[in-house]
Amino acid sequence: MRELSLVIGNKNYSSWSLRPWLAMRHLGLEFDEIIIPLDRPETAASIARHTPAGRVPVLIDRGLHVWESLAILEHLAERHPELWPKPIEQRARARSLAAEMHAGFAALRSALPMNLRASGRKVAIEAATAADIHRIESIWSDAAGPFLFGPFGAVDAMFAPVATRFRTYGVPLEGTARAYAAALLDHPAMRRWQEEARAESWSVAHEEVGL
Ligand SMILES: N[C@@H](CCC(=O)N[C@@H](CS)C(=O)NCC(=O)O)C(=O)O
Repeated sequence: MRELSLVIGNKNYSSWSLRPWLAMRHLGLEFDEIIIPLDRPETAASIARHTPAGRVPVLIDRGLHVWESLAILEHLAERHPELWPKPIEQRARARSLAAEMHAGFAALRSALPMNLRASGRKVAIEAATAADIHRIESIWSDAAGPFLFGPFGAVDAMFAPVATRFRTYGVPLEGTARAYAAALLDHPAMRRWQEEARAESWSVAHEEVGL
């Protein structure tokens, strides 16, 4: 067993799991993956073996259990500070944006669940979802390129699942926001996660939305 393990859900659907996994692969860390298929009778008991919070992802770092995707990213940044931009103003803004993603965009997350195997899905976009999309477009339009603050970092890991949702449900982007989404989807670690998601056989009916 390696010093680091990451407990995650199905790669096709578990957007919160993707975030720290992406940062860890980007950093080139060696770690064991413990995959817990979601939405099964045994899921809650399997997750409870790793965290009392009942949710994945969970990082196990030399016996220390860290849960909540943003807390895991912060924990990784203790040893890999390059996950945040160096200038204090940029670091503050990156942290604000990462926290905004972690706490917000509930309408978007509910209406457009991550589903990597699906494409060309049509869903009705209601006002609250449209407002979330508009806010994300505005954040992404300020990307320094290729990522929000230049090199890939924790804030980009937080937004990566949204780029897949926009692709799955055909949300159009333009200019810098479009280039940023393309850079996220093309990150080598992101391509690897997507390939592994496509190879999974588990399906979760309530995550399959749209026609
Ligand atoms: N705020 C948490 C959210 C984690 C979360 O909702 N994880 C989902 C999977 S993506 C989960 O564990 N669901 C448990 C279940 O479906 O039983 C985080 O940032 O890590």
